[in-house]
Amino acid sequence: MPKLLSEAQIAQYQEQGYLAPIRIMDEGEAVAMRANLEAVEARTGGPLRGDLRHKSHLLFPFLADLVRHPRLLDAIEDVLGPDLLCWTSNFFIKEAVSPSFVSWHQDSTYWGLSAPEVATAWVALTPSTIENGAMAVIPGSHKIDQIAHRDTFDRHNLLTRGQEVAVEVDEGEAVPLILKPGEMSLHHVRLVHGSAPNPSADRRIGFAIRYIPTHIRQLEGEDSGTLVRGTDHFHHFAHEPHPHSEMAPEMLALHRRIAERSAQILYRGTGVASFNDPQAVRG
Ligand SMILES: O=C(O)CCC(=O)C(=O)O
Repeated sequence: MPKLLSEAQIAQYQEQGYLAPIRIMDEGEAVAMRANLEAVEARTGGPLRGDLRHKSHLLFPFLADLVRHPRLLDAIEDVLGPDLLCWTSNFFIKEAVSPSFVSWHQDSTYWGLSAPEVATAWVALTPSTIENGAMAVIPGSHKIDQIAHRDTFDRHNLLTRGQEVAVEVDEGEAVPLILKPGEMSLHHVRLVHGSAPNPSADRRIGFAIRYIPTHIRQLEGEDSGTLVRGTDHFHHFAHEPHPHSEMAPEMLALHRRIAERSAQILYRGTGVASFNDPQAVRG
């Protein structure tokens, strides 16, 4: 018996590789989260940059709560099963009138995970619309195996390496995932997706949370995750703690070590050593 999704929604995720929109909180809560983020940005001197955009749920209690949100996890459990790790999270922030974009790609390309049983919950903290560069997906493309990608390191590309699929994408097939604040989309790790720049007068903010069942392995080195539901019978990933205050020194130190290790996996073979490397910093 599914926990949140209908049988038809689960079938759509399996057949098309995505689902949207799914409301997980009311609009006011999402607006409050945006205000929380922007208060942090005001205190730290501007938009979050570099490694602070990754695994931010280890540094900020409001995001630690979001990755454990019961409704969100119910939807993830419906597609991945009951024993769940949050493997990572990434802010995708497009500033107002900015050229930042996301090239067509499959998430699985450089993540080093042992199987494509990985789902992303992309949570909208602002509206995500055609006008501000909503994410778009190619339905059914998750059924293709891993596609070759080329790295561009385009400085406006929000992806780690600016990677893009090395094949033509028929943009006529693309479906935009329109979301209101407090709604989320789900997408499969092999689904081809991307997004255009944001020419609008306001920021577009999404928080992408990546979940895996506990039996998945990291094939490219040591890795860690946050157990968010169920039991971990496998211990392939070191478990991460829950932050109890914002940017606590011990969590900042742990986050830095984890970010360095993740960068070694995601940037392997490129010479880039960290999310704070000038070649890696975007947004
Ligand atoms: O935020 C976007 O436009 C793209 C996000 C994305 O590529 C992802 O969540 O995997």
